[in-house]
Amino acid sequence: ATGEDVLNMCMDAKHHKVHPGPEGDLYQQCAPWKNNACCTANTTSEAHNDQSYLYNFNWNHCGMMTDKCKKHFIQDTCFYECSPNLGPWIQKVDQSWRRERILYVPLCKEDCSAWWEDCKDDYTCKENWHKGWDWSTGINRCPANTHCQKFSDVFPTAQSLCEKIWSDSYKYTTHIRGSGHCLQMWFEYGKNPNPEVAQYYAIQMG
Ligand code: FOL
Repeated sequence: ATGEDVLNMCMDAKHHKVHPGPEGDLYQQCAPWKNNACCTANTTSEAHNDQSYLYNFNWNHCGMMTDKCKKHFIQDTCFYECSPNLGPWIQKVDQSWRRERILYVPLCKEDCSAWWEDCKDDYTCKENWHKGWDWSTGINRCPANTHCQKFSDVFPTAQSLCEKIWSDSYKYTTHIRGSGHCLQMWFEYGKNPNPEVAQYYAIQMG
């Protein structure tokens, strides 16, 4: 990231802005980022839709996802699309749909555990949601060699969910919210704790 401030930057991916900045009205669960965001208002309203144009991704590939589970996927989308604090974990990739990704973002254990708890009785057919879908209809469907199982069978632990679902975007940690040593997917407007955490890791990671 030449000439970029690693502590306030956006990844070069499908929907991200070039530079972070204020946005007038980010939608619902994405609103906490509106003072400084890598996403646009449009991206955040799409993030709340089933089958959004963002990735044409279908959360309901094994029957309808419950609202209590879906809210964590919406929050993950907000965090992924909007956070300007992911710089230390941005890596170049050679993918058709993005030039950069996040790798091993240390997630607070409560955010990961709550995600798993609220999704454990929902269903999916895949552990890695980035790759290997049947896209023949234009939306992701379960590939032929798979079947729908409970999340808790595909992801036996909270750690396996958070780490595996998006190809190691996240690293599960035992650090707790507010510790300054993990990033929070959930926080209140005006209380983004993540800039300081990014700074801590930027120094640690050299
Ligand atoms: N959330 C987080 N935290 N990290 C992420 O990396 C992330 N990525 C997405 C959404 N939320 C995220 C984007 N999701 C495909 C599937 C899912 C997706 C983006 C694209 C997709 O088209 N998969 C194809 C392979 C595409 C390729 O790699 O060329 C497939 O085979 O299913």
